[in-house]
Amino acid sequence: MNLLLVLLGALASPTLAALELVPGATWTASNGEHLQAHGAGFIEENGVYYMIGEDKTDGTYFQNINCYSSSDLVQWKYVGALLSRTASGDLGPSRVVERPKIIYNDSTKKYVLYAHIDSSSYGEAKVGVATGDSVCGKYNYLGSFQPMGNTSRDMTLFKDDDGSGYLISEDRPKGLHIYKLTADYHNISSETYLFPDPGNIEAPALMKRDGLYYLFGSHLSGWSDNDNVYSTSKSLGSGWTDWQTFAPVGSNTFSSQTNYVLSIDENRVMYMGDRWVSTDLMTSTYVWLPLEISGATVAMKWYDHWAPNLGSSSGFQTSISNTTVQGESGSYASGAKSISCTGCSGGSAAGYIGGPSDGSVTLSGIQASDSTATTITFEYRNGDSGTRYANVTFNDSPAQKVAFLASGGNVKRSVINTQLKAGKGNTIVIEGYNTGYGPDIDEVEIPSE
Ligand SMILES: *[C@@H]1O[C@H](CO)[C@@H](O)[C@H](O)[C@H]1NC(C)=O
Ligand SMILES: *[C@@H]1O[C@H](CO)[C@@H](O)[C@H](O)[C@H]1NC(C)=O
Ligand SMILES: *[C@@H]1O[C@H](CO)[C@@H](O)[C@H](O)[C@H]1NC(C)=O
Ligand SMILES: *[C@@H]1O[C@H](CO)[C@@H](O)[C@H](O)[C@H]1NC(C)=O
Ligand SMILES: CC(=O)N[C@H]1CO[C@H](CO)[C@@H](O)[C@@H]1O
Repeated sequence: MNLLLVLLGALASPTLAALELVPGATWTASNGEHLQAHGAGFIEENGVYYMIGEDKTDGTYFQNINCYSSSDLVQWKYVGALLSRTASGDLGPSRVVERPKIIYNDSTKKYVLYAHIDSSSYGEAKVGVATGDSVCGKYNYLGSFQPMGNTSRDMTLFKDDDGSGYLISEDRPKGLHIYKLTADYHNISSETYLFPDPGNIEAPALMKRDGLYYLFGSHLSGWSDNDNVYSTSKSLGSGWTDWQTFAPVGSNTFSSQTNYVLSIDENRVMYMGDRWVSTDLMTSTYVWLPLEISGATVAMKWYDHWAPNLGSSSGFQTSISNTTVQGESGSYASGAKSISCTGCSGGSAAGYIGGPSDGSVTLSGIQASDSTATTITFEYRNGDSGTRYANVTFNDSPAQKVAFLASGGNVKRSVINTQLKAGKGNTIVIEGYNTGYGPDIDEVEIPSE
């Protein structure tokens, strides 16, 4: 009876779609900063997803491998660093540590992390291994090696249904290897398959569904994006199909590079890519999109915004309308005012937010469909070379620090999640964070049913 009611409640609830992913936007995590988990791996445990990736706050070289958690794949809580820079060695200054991935060994009860370990010139080409007792706790770094003596750059891990672990690793000019790991996952036991060069593939991501393996990856074009590809097989060791594209050709995988493919349930598979900004890696964003899988065929379409909708049985929600409120339609205080803004809707935006006088704009009478956690999208402009912040208050909730990555002369998007109330009575106050200037606010978008 109780279970039935809970299920009916979940099915009847139209509210879950209010939590959306907006690919390519600034994604502010619980610490008020743009999510720093580039080249990430994911692991799920008791309904909680952990995102483990590179902290690029200070640029290219290794700072931290960060861990974030979420139960809905939209709201990400910063938990901490699994590994941090040391005085010397593999994790020392000016080192490359990329694409961390984790699998869990049920027998040793250890989380095993692999990452690409390299010198600043990418001349070492190794994998490093670390283990942890809890998924998002501190990890113990064991060391690095070249798998079977081969160079290894982009890589990923895969755990098969029988518990066997695999390392998929890019080795130019030989090709892309699939290596089987030893039972404790600490070393390589044998080579399972080699996709030979030419046409080598990097940024690998491997997934299995209904007995079929799907391997994704990109071509080699440095930080620039290209049309990523996939191959399928019933066996890891043979029978792989020719590589083929899954996103529209020429879209360069919607300007992203594969980092992970998450098979969530019967109805849901998600592509997770990095949209690298090579000149300022911390501003790289995340392009996550639904994958449409039909047998051995995979396709991916673009959505400006969409909802993973994890609590519902109906799968991803890709068609969501939104209500738009113009920044300049708000009421100004303390020096904030309308400014003309090329590329903004209506040619103007709310400007002079924050700064020494702490200018602010208040948007009121905002309509929301439901009293649930809701993703708010800001269309903004930030002409600085660094991130700007705003201190944003929704109704009576505590103010939230929201990040707005540099946007050059363009209008870009930044999202934040909050609790609204059903009806027209919502108020948003946007002010500066400390004494810094906030972004120019073109418009605010709220999902509507
Ligand atoms: C974990 O490690 C143990 C001990 O080395 C091994 O026997 C086992 O096969 C490994 N894999 C899993 C999935 O437990
Ligand atoms: C990994 O395996 C290789 C080849 O068997 C061996 O030489 C090496 O010592 C092993 N490394 C560790 C850390 O066990
Ligand atoms: C809101 O709706 C408009 C009009 O359909 C659309 O162009 C825009 O992309 C939507 N907002 C987001 C965040 O997707
Ligand atoms: C953020 O806004 C709240 C509410 O106006 C204010 O109390 C707080 O001091 C502000 N914080 C910062 C860092 O500006
Ligand atoms: C040094 C070296 O070449 N190591 C291995 C690289 O991978 C191939 C298989 O693809 C092995 O045969 C080599 O021993």
